[in-house]
Amino acid sequence: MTDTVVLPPASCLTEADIAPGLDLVAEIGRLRKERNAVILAHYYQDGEIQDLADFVGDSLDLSRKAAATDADVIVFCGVRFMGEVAKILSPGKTVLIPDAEAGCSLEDACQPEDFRRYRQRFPDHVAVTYINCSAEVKALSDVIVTSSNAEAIVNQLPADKPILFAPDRHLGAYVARKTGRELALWPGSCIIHEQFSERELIKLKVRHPEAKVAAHPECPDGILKHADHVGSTRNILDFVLGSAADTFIIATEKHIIHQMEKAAPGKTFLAAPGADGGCDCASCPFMAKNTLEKIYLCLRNDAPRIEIPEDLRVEALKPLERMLEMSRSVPMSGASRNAA
Ligand code: CIZ
Repeated sequence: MTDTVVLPPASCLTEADIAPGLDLVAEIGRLRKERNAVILAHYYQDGEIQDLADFVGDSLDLSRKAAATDADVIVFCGVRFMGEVAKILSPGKTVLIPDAEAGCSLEDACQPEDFRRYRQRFPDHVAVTYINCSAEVKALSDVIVTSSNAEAIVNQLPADKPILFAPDRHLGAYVARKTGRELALWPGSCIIHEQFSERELIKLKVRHPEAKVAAHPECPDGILKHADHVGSTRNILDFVLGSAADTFIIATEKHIIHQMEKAAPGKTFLAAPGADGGCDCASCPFMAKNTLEKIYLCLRNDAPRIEIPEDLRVEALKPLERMLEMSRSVPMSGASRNAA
């Protein structure tokens, strides 16, 4: 597998070099200006990171931002594949990520060599691949999708074309149900959405009978069948903001609740529970690797930095451009722009 991250050299600053009491938010603001940088943050990032970002959104909206920005430097606060997408779309920009170890269980579950062999088993299938995968798997795919546009893109594929969908089998099964298409499903899943417990969810619903359940399609069907609404992060956000209900159970990574609480401070948002009712199951350990200290350091050190071999980038760009083209009908969300 290609390593697409350039790590900071040994001579670079580390957390131990950060002066105690340094105002990190102010310093990040100063460096952002000095370097003409834009900070993009996924909805699954910690609230303090969402609050200092220039834009907060899902991977579709942030990909669009990365493709359109006139900044010289993109700091991508999310997980590694999101930084790769920014670099694939904006090769002339410096793309920094706060932590090189911020991976994704879906990416891990779909190694390029295995995916290449899988494709050989289905030579006549269109490979529709979720954006949560490596640059190499993208390069082996026909079209990339996110949870915001997967249904719209599959609906545009010719009815007689068989489809394989990787790497999230739950999202694939959901799209198959919504579109009526038969999809060959790669057997991957997200460790966060997979951990929600149907039994504990039912117990929570009994304690909050008035609550509406909003779930992400990466959840297993046992969770989705209890949902009042199923959608991508931004779609769930739109749902709760547009709903007359006051209490919601949110079955996706819990940091999206930060945007909900900001936009609807009078409403109550409960994170869906895992099997052990008390565990912090709705928090992604990969997303949690990013911190203010690491954002500051990546701007100071110019690393970790995404670098992608040009031949790989060009191949991975094709299905991403196809996605952007085929999702023109999916409107740009209100990806939050924080005040500068
Ligand atoms: O597409 C994304 O950004 C992810 C990972 C989830 C969502 O629904 O937005």
